[in-house]
Amino acid sequence: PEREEQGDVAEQVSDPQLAPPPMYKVVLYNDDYTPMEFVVEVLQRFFAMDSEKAVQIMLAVHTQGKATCGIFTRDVAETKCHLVNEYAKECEHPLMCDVDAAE
Ligand code: TYC
Repeated sequence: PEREEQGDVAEQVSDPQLAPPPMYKVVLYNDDYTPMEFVVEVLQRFFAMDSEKAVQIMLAVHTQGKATCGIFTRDVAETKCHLVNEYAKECEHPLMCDVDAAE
């Protein structure tokens, strides 16, 4: 019955256990020095993109200044962001990513 369905929706909104978790974007930023191939490798390695998708996102960052690599729960987004920044640093590239609340 309709009344019960409405009740379920109200429960999902009010009970944090049932509500979907807040989501976060991992955003990659452009710079003038990181090689394009390195960015493509990062997108494949940490975001499980195929090479076509990785090239598409890399070019979006390159032409627009930034792009979203993926949307995740907070812990996953922060871990991926941290791993990318560490890997870039280790390889001595200025590549930067950050986490942003998804709208
Ligand atoms: N702008 C860089 C270049 O021309 C390529 C690049 C793309 C760098 C994406 C960072 O997140 C980035 N070599």
